[in-house]
Amino acid sequence: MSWASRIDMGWRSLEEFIRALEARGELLRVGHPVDVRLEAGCIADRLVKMGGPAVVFDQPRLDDGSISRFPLVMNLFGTRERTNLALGVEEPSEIGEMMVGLMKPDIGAIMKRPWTGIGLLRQGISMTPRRVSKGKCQQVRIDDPDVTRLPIPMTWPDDGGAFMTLPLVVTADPETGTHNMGMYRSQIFGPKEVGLHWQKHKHGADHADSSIGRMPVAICLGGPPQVIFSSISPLPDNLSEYEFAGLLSGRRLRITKCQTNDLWVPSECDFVIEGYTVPGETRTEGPFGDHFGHYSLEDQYPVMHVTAITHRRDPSVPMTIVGVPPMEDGYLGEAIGDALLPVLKFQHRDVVDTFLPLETGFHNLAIVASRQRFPRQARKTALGLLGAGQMMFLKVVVVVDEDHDVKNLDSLLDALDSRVSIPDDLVVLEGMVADSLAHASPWENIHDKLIVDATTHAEGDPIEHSEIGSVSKSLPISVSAIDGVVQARMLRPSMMVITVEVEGGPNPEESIEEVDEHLASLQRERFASIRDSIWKLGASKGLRWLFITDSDADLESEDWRRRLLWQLFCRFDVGRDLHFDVARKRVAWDATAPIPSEEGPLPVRRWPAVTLHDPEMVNRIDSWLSKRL
Ligand SMILES: Cc1cc2nc3c(=O)[nH]c(=O)nc-3n(C[C@H](O)[C@H](O)[C@H](O)COP(=O)(O)O)c2cc1C
Ligand SMILES: [Mn+2]
Repeated sequence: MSWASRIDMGWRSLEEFIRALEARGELLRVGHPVDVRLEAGCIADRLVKMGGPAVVFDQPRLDDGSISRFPLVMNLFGTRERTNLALGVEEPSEIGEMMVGLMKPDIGAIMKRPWTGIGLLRQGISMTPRRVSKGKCQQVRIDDPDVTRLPIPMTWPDDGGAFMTLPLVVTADPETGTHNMGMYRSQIFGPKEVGLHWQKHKHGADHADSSIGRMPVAICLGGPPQVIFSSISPLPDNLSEYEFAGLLSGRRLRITKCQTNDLWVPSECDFVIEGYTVPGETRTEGPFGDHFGHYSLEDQYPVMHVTAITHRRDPSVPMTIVGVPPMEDGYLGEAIGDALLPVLKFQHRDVVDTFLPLETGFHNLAIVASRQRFPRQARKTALGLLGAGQMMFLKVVVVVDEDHDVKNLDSLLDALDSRVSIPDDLVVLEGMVADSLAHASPWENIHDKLIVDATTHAEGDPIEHSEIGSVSKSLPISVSAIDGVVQARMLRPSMMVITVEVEGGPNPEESIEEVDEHLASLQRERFASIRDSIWKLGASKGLRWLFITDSDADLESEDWRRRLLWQLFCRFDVGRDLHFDVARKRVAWDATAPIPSEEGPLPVRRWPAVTLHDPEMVNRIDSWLSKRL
């Protein structure tokens, strides 16, 4: 179906979408009380891991034992199909193609057949928000606003409290008044106090940094799925979330003025929490079990003071849980990647395809297929992308040939195996921007990046690849015999992964708060000794890639690939953990959980634990779910 005929097909409210899911049998309704503390999140996690339905908790039980008046909804976007349904598309790329159509209208075609321009015109018009005086989000105003009465989950045992995990945080540029709506998790500090976790690089933080007096803030919950999607999308500069939401819905976004400040918020949202921040006022936020499957570290973030809460007559509170992938945010993220690819290709003409696997938390790995008409064009493509919006957070970019299937992990391994010579094709960029979530980075918000050039050399490239060899078949057997090695597996003829357990090493699933120089240096020594013992084996001469990780990954398990992808990219820092042999022909990639230290070649900060539920709760929920589904 074309976009023109999709116009006016977007969901008008969250309720409408929930009813549609119910009609399709994609909604589990839970009528008995469920604790917002740990239980609801655990159920949502189990559902997303099994590709199961969305869930409505009709009786969310708050910490004081009372039942919230408002239902809690989770796992709305927990499969690729549901995310597409929420967006009203068969493929998310339809969205980007429409955006490109607007950026570069096909004038020739419109001149020949002017009526074909009408769809475009309507799309253009749909981008201007429409101010309305009465928004559904203000049908009810709560007398004495108290956010602790809302069913807001605490999703992981070591979280610092309850967090709104799908909040649409609205702020305005203090100078221009331009509105921004970003999803920044919001911690419940008290009845009228909420922590705002906008990271340094985000628009909300930008507004706060440039505001002099109190800054108005509104947190919207719920609303049509397109509005939720818009708030998380890394949009091209100069396209606002409100415009994008209108474009996605095929209809101008209705916005309504807040009752206690001057912000305008989407009228169809389920809740609006109004308030303000005071410049300079911060509070400890976190810890919080986060996207990368680790807790993110506590830090100072601004406090919002709540002045009003309004809501629709029959609202729901949508929330999510993030943690070890796959999670709901993974499906949202993949949809964003696919939706914005056409725009990226429009702006970066040599990009053919990109893929950011959800297992790596998106920001840790991108596989980019590039044109390579002239020598080193693919490297230039990678550099361009690293400067494009939120792609700045990427840690590793692998560039591949233009006919490469970027979503196929086997093709990736093939390319690394057959097209990468270690001395020539690994480019390290030192001291770049890092995501605030990147716990493995040696400094907050700063890390090195790696570009791996796994392309075929362009014609005319004068540099000959150094010889690409492979290893003897007996290697895993000899490697397994080395002290500290738990498992060894060949991934490709030049590529091995091993899991290790070293004496005095940390439990990779637990957090390590304190610097321990003694243990850290022992760990470095033991790691180096395992690595060097492998490199010394005659059979390993052609072993160009040696991946090393902790033994909590089981290389024999059914889903070892997903697990490995997660571990290899989330526990690894380019600057600290890439080690070359003396001839620089082989590389070892250390993805073991490190011990905090300041005296190593590069620092290791506090190391956060892996997000894990109480196993008893998981068992209980699994057996209950097996009866319900
Ligand atoms: C479930 C979920 C939670 C998120 N939480 C945060 C967060 O706490 N802080 C943050 O800076 N970004 C967070 N993000 C990412 C931002 O929403 C995203 O980068 C968005 O594009 C930011 O918008 P902005 O460019 O207008 O700042 C989250 C995304 C999702 C899907
Ligand atoms: Mn923005």
